[in-house]
Amino acid sequence: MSLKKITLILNDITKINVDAMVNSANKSLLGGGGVDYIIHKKAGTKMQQECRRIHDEIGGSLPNGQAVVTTAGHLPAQFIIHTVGPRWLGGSKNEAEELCNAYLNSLVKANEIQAKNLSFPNISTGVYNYPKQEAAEIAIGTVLSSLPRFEHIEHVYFVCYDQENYNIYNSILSNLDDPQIQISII
Ligand code: AR6
Repeated sequence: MSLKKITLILNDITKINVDAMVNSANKSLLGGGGVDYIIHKKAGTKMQQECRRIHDEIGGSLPNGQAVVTTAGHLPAQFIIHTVGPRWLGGSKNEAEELCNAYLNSLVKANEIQAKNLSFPNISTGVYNYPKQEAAEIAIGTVLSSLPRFEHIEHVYFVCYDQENYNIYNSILSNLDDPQIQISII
């Protein structure tokens, strides 16, 4: 099995060139605030129309933890994987499982479209208020444990936009020692 890579970056996710870019969407898939806003705005009309078509097909609401794929329009990617993380409601409403599923189902979609590399924002840690430390542990834990089974995916980028998330990811990733995964911190 080939060596897999994880890279941590502090940047705007829409500036990183990848095969698949993950969007932290809402159930409607029609755009919102935060990273969802900038992805919809920069991708442009074609992607927005695809989101509208999927929205209509699924009856207007994508369940938490699921993911769908569209083209990426003007963004530096081939595909956008839209997933819905949970809103933080105190921790007893299945939030951890739903957040884990958002990462896992995004990886499943990325592998299906044969993406060699993909980028994740810190899902649910903005508007949806998920505690950042717990969210980072779920994000990294889910990717690390599942990556070996996705034959097409070689490289996962965690793209943090705020220094606090970056510091949390940095501290978790710096302490990992997995011979199957090469970790880079930029
Ligand atoms: N690049 C990378 N990360 C970003 C960027 C960017 N350009 N902009 C923000 N972030 P949020 P959520 C980070 O609020 O909490 C939307 O309205 C941000 O710092 O975008 O998952 C949707 O429509 C934070 O760490 O999304 C949903 O309704 C992370 O992205 C809802 O927000 C997620 O913050 C989803 O909430």
